Amino acid sequence: MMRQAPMMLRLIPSPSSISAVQVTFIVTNYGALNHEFLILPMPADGVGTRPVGSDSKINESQSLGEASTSCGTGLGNGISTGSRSWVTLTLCPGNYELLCDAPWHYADGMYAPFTVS
Ligand SMILES: [Cu+2]
Repeated sequence: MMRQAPMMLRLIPSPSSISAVQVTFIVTNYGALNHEFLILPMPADGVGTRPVGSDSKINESQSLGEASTSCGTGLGNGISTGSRSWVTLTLCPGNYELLCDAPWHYADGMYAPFTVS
């Protein structure tokens, strides 16, 4: 499969670290494409190191929570341009990876570290 040059894809958490154990992520899509938002434990080799499968996505089996429904919470067909989604979950202290698993978005850099102290 041929791919075009990577687009500029970013995921920017603010803040990137919290001390609370229960957190609600409110995700706003400022981009031109549909996106997803997942929270997973930090991979052993660090942020951005998950293997991408032949379906151009990562293995989501370790997902702790997902916001992928426009104007709602939970699974769906992505967060559309200009829309918000959210997810509430309890996180233990540790390191996490926030990411988008729309096809090729993780491979193109749409992930960020997140710390709970
Ligand atoms: Cu994305």
